[in-house]
Amino acid sequence: TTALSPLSTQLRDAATAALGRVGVTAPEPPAAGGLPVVSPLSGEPILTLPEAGAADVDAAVAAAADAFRAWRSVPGPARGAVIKRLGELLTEHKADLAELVTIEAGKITSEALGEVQEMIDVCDLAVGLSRTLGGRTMPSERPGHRLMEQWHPLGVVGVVSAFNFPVAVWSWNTAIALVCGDTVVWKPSEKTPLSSLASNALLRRALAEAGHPAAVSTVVVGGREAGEALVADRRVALLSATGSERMGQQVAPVVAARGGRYLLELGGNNAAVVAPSADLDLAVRGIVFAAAGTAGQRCTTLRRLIVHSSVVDDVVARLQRAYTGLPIGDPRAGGTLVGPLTDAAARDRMLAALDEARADGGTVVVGGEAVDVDGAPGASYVSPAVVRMPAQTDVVRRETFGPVLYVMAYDTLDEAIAMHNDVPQGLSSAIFTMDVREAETFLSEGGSDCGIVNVNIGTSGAEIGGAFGGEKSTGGGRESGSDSWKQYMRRVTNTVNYSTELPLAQGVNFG
Ligand code: UN1
Repeated sequence: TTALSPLSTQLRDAATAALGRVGVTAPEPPAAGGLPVVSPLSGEPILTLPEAGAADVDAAVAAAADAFRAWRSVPGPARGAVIKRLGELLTEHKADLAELVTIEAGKITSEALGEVQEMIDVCDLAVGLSRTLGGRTMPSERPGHRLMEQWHPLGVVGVVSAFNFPVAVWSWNTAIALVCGDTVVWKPSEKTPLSSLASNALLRRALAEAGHPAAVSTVVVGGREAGEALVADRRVALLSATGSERMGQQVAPVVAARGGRYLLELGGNNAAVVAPSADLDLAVRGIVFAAAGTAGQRCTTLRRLIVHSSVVDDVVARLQRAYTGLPIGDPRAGGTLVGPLTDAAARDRMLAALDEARADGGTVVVGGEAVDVDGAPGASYVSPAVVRMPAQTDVVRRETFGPVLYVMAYDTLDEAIAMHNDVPQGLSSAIFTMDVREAETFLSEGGSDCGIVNVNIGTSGAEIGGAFGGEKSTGGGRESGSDSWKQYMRRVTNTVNYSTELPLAQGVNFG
């Protein structure tokens, strides 16, 4: 209560008020220890919360497993009605949740509102799914037999989410898991507990209104210990985790060893190819949003630009102009386009990456500096950087989670595609071209090796109707739209004999 700066006091009061409007009382700080909630807007703790440990996770999973036994038998459309209500509550509290996202994740208001809109959109999708979760029937080779499949609820789903999409990624998993008849235990990033508590409170209100138990969805606010307990728990049938490639390498073997399923959304090192025929006005607008938006902290952020040598100087000059005018500052202020990085470590990693790029022969064309913002000396603001690179060196092949765009030149499309795919990650990609052969080649099996491949649009800002995720070290998982729901259910194959005979398959005779 001492020494809170005026900005942090204002952020604490705004967060507490937003929580209050959602119906959440900020938990009392524990007598000792606890989890400090640091806002990237001030770089200082604004509140301290009790920190859940392994015992709390154990209790949450036990309650979720118990709730599953009832929830799995609630008719799908009735489960959908709960998610429909969640969508209404999210719509009603859109501004409140967005404010919490801005305070905890540092997103500009428009992007924070967009994140809540993404939650509302996935609720709509899940409501539709709740009436259409369908299996197939196949022709049996045997007369008087029916061969079919059913999709049944899977069990407890564990969700581990990251700071940069603190609530949307939870909703992708939870809205769909719930209509599939699963129950959820959520371990959000320790950087974003308030928006998590608010989101889950709205879901619990929707559950309570329809007479369902609260334990259908639980949030556990904790750090590493809580996360590890959730990953290791045998009762968690599916563990869906978003975070770094390193985190995924630790999670996958633990879940696999206990026979669980995992769904991983890990790093991206997304690139766009700019071909000679590209509409450069459109390309530059797409590139700036994808590379500098969210201060470069989306897993879909554009990090590499592979530009034909005939237009590379022009593209870099246009980017330099656009970047010079980017308003950096308090993400709540109208007009700001670039908010703070999540913490000082993120800023230091970005500055170190730029040093490494320079040592590799790169030239920082614009940006790439720490920026002081009035009244926020503890915050970590940076100017988004464009770096001309002579080649795709090691630093370019790693994901640095900040607004750094490396630019490389190419001469043939084959060379561009080879460079594009020559990174460990495989999340999102784009080509800017007016040439249908180039576009289709990039979309084809011999083109981009990513899970998301776009034409004349940047790498970020995917809609929820498609499956979201990527290949290689990105983890292989798919969330949100298309048939991603199948991962949240178990498939059962049934053969029904309605004849009076007992023919064996494959023509086998047995006595
Ligand atoms: C993430 O950064 O973890 O496609 C998710 C996008 C958003 C989701 C990003 N719809 O950029």
